[in-house]
Amino acid sequence: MLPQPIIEQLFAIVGQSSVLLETEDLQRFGVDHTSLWLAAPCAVVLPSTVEEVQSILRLANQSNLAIVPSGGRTGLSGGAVAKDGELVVALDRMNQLIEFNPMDRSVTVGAGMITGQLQEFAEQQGLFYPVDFASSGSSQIGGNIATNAGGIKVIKYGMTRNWVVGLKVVNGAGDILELNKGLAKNNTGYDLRHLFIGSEGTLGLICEATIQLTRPPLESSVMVLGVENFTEIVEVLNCFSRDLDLSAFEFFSQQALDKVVAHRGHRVPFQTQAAFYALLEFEHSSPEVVDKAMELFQLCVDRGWVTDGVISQSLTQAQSLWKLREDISETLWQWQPYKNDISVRTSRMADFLLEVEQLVVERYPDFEIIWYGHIGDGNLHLNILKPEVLSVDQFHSKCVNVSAEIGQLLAKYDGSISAEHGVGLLKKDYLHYSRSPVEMDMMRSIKRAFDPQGIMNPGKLFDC
Ligand code: 2HG
Ligand code: ZN
Repeated sequence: MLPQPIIEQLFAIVGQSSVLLETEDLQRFGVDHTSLWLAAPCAVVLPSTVEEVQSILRLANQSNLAIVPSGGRTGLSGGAVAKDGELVVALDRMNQLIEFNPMDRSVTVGAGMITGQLQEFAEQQGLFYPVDFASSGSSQIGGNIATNAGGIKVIKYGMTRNWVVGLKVVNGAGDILELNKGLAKNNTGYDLRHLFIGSEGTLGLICEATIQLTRPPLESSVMVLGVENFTEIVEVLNCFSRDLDLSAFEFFSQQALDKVVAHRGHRVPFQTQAAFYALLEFEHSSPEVVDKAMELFQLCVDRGWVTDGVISQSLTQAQSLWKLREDISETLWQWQPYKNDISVRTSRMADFLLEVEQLVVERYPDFEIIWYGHIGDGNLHLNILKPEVLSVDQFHSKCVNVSAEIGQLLAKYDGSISAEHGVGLLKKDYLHYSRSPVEMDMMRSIKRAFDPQGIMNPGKLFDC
């Protein structure tokens, strides 16, 4: 419970109606998409300006109050969970379009702007914001930046980091910093902007962002191909990416497809069943590109890598094929899955995939594992479904071992325990598989430099 004098000071900063104390609000704002921890914030505050954020953080420093930054709360690692009496600072009201610069093709927005709104704005200007994922209708730009969100077009456009040309932040000490100011080139020492990108709210609060927009994509085709094993998916990726400029290369298993088809009523891509499916997309950059794709498809069939396939004949068909992949994550929620979001370099993907599969089959034969992910980025989503007979706690204590074993394997392959979802609370115990002790110490020093009293999102990413 927040002491009354602090509540009064918060009222003075943002106004009484912007401080939420009702249980229902605390429950709503205190969790993210993981639903693994119980929400227990002391209050939720909704600032409207950067100066209000600054006053809140100064008050937090004086009162030794922990802060949890809150965006769309669509995260999958517990980064926005407030379970220990923290003050949630939600950016929902800082969602304005601040400035559009057509010549620079950049737009400055409040961190609370919904990703989909930024995408729509870009489209209205004849431009394109390419970072896209299933939760773009509710995730916020600030949260995307704090987690360096990836998505389904990373193979062509990169992660959120690639599109942030400026940030206005308040660091944990309560200073306002304007980082990079929209510049394309700026070689003036350490680029602090990039420290905030992916920092998971541990250094300060992202208040505004200047985002680079680009030209819209050309018309595209989508192919779904049936493949019998992991290694062949990588062969198919190699084959297509050598000759085509791919804008996506995703994969999912037959089990994933079965569940999406059963629960969303989608149609299967073709009648032949396969162990795995690759979904790839390419733009019509030349009149010959579709013929080239068909030629590559035939080559993959001849080599025995691909058993069947379909290519979209219309935008509607392309969208329906994408749904088979994009709806997997939401479909699986009913099984309370334990999620792993891991990566290795694409050149090591084939060997890695085989070893993970072997490990899982040998060590966890009773678990149902659903594979899918952004294979073109070396990023696998491995979801383990909770068997009905196990309680959530029993299930999780078993899964913790899976993560440790996969962590060891990742260390061997120089891979990452989190390709795109971030570390948060869920993966912090495994961070040492991807980061050396020296790196971890340096990260702690960086945190202290921005947040000397350790008020920003404590306990996330690592323990200080
Ligand atoms: C996706 O690629 C998302 O669909 C979610 O990153 C993955 O739910 C997951 O594990
Ligand atoms: Zn993903």
